[in-house]
Amino acid sequence: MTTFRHIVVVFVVSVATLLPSTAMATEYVVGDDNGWTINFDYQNWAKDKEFYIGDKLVFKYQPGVHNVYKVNASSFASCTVPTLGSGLTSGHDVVTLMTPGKKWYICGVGKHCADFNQKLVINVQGGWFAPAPAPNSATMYGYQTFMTVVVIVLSIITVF
Ligand SMILES: [Cu+2]
Repeated sequence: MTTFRHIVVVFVVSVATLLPSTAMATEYVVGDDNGWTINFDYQNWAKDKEFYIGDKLVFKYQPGVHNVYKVNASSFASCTVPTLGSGLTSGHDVVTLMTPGKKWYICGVGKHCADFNQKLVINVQGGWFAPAPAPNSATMYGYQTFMTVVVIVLSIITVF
């Protein structure tokens, strides 16, 4: 029965580690009430936020007035809109953060990026591997402590 118990333990550990990252996912409206627009300081907006895998960015704007392009660091710096690959244009564009690292977004309309600062760069933390001192980490911490105890108990059961 050892094999079966091992499977149970692996299952519990998997659920315990994956669940918080999905259950705790946060949806950020870029710019809050200002939405995605010109002459807004998105770096100031982002600087006190921690982004994790599974979180969502929502770009809100009037369709046709703005759009959203995900770009690389150099295109971000120079406000170069990609010629290939379409941008997001719905006016309510939801981007799920899937990988850790820096993400760059610019508006491709006119000189909104270059002259009006309509650009956003964020750093996505590595999900459940991050040493996450998030503002709302109290419940997360309690949950992880609880699951750690469960895993230890299950491990002991497996050994005997
Ligand atoms: Cu724009």
